[in-house]
Amino acid sequence: MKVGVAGLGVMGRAMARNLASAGLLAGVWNRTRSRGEAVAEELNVSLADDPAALARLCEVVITCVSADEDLLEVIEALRPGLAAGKVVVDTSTVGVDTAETVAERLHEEGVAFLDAPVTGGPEGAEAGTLQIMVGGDPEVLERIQPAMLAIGSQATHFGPAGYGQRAKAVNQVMVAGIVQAISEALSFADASGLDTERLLPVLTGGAAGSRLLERRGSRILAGDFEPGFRVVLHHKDLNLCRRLLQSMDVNLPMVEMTIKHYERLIEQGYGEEDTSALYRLKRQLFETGNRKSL
Ligand code: NA7
Repeated sequence: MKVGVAGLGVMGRAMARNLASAGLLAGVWNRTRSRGEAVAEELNVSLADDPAALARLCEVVITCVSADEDLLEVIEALRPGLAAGKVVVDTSTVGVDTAETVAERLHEEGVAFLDAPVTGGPEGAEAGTLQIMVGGDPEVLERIQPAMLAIGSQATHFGPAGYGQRAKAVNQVMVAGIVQAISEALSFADASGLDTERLLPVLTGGAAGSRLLERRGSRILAGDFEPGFRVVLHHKDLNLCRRLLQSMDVNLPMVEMTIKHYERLIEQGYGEEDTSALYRLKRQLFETGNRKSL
């Protein structure tokens, strides 16, 4: 199976590396050519001149770009090189409606589309241990399993087009709660004068334990918010969740609050930091107080 990757950012680059290790990567493409050149040279695969050339070369094209408009642009650029029987797998996090639109457009040409957003962050992408949430034809998923298992531990099918993105939206709501809880509790611990180095293993080993706390706890307390998973990306994802929730006539309080907090961080110039930079806002509360507003 010949697989190509279009979009070699933090996540796409790591996926390309794992596909190359599995002997499945035939080529890559990236909008900023210098990035593409570096990856093609490192992995010894061809760098396509444009998305259509990548689509001509491969049976399966994995896209990994930033947001909805970007995906729609890349899909249009892939189309001249796609043909019946080929498969496009999008691992970006985009709206359910966008995934449905892309699936419909490609279906008209006999091209299968799977929406396959991932969770596990850059660490999971590098280790090839992502969880992949899939919408689309389960038989197509079955056919391309080797590619999925090169980039992740498991690809779980949830339903027709858009259902991968629905599952991802649920994941992103839960992640918001975890980041909120950790940043709030650790700022409280620090302001209380506790020995946080003693406290961290206790929290990690007990009911409050989580992967994020394990990976990031000491770094958060040391004021190290290097990404990781960037504030701007989670902000984008929570806006997608909000859109989906509004179609159900619901506002979820934690989603609304986290969007507001991320907007404050972005205004203060911290949008490119890890989401755990929420700690900055929580710590500020202990300096300035906020009895009146959240
Ligand atoms: P990055 O590291 O910001 O990478 C984004 C990639 O998407 C990068 O290769 C970009 O190319 C590419 N991109 C963005 N917009 C476009 C358009 N319009 N056309 C073509 N290529 C584009 O993000 P991550 O890898 O962390 O995340 C990717 C997705 O996975 C995102 O949806 C996350 O929420 C989950 P560039 O190099 O800038 O030219």
